[in-house]
Amino acid sequence: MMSIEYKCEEDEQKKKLRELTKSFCGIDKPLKNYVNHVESLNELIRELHVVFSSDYVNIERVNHLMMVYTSNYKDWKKFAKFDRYRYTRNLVDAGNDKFNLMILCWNEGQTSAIHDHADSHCFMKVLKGGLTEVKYLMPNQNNTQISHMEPNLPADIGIYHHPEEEHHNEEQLQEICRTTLYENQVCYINDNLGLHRVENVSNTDVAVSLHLYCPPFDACGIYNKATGKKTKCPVTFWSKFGKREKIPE
Ligand code: 2CO
Ligand code: FE2
Repeated sequence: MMSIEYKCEEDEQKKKLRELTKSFCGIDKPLKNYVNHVESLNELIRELHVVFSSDYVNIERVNHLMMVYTSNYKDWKKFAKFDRYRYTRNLVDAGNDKFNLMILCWNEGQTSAIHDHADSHCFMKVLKGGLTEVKYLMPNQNNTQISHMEPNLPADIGIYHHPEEEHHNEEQLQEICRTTLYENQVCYINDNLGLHRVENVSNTDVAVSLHLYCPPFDACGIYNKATGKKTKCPVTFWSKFGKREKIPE
């Protein structure tokens, strides 16, 4: 049987490792012995399943795979579904419950709310067009008041709604940087690195992006820029595996 001391040490190790991977920043150079090309989206999915087959995921390897896939319209056209009013989230692969791979479609000018990633790793690769990522410092959680979306409010991560209330300790979110990514570029974020908002700033071209989240999440926080106030909101799929999801009554 495992001694209590050993168990504590192991827990401590796990905690340290978790902290390290939480602030993982994507690296730019290929790693030795790694495939340096994946032929198609299907091959990317196969390789991702290999990486996620163990209990401990190698985030550098995931980053590498996301980088070496070259966007090909034929691979992803069946997932590319647009909506007039907000960007769409289209599930491509549910990753054995260990990750979610999805394609997001952004019409001209469409944007997300400022949001977190529910303590998950988030990779985003642009497949078509350009997307601007605006990063913000995570507000001091002590000052952050959390409220929940009221049922029946037509709001989610794609349409920012915040109830008009009085807030204490309110403080404007601080912008860290803004970067525009183009076809085949990859970025990475997690809650330790901050919050972000993603926008297709073009008024002539649509954009499409491939996202990998691990672990998967079905709700995240959206934030009011002026007050830092967090609202928990569900995230939904416009389609799953190429088929439109039923719209809730
Ligand atoms: N995280 C947002 C979403 O899953 C998209 S912005 O890029 O991470 O809807
Ligand atoms: Fe995001």
